[in-house]
Amino acid sequence: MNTFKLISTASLLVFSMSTQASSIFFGEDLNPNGSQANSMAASTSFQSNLTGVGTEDFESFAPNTSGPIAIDFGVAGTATLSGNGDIGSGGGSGRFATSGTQYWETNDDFVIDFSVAVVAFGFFGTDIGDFGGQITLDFLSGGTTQFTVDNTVSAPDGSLLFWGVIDEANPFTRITFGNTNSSDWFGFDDMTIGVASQVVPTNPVPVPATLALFGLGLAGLGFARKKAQK
Ligand SMILES: [Ca+2]
Ligand SMILES: [Ca+2]
Repeated sequence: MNTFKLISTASLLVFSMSTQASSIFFGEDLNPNGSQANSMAASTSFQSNLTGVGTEDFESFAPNTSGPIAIDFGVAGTATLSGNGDIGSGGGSGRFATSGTQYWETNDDFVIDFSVAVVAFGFFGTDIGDFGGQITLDFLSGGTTQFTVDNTVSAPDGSLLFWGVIDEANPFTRITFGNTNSSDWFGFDDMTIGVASQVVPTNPVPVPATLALFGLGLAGLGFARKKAQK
């Protein structure tokens, strides 16, 4: 029994360290016609940790262009977006552009393959969750790291969100976007990526104090248990 508890404690410690290595930036506005403050604050916070990054705004493509499409992130390289979806234009049915008039529109899976390994990725999403869908994200970095965007399920029509991640310890070369409900159409715009050299070194991603304390607490528990066994 004691052996199992010690192994379990060690696993939790690894998990908390892994969580410290990546930072998630998320904001959602269910009525963006009223305020976009939460999404914009998340975007600003994400961008403040990066410098010189490129953003794909989907304005250079003809409307209704489907994948695969070549997308350009400037200094951070290029990427190929393939899978389901096409270029939406002008907005409609709750989806809309966060820059210009165009965006990527889909109700199913699509994949982005990067020309070089990147450590930062962020995007705006529109009309997420009004038909019960959530965004799932699989990051390929040797193994696969999975995220589910914590958007509101059964949200009103036409919501806005920003989601981003910076994970310097696990550079990734591919992201697979998924949708938990294919009857829920999503819009995506202003995708930003960053390579390791574009993460601001003088403004490191802060380690959440509660997680640090959590880890120390578990370490202390493991130590105390070892002492008790002697
Ligand atoms: Ca756009
Ligand atoms: Ca939708």
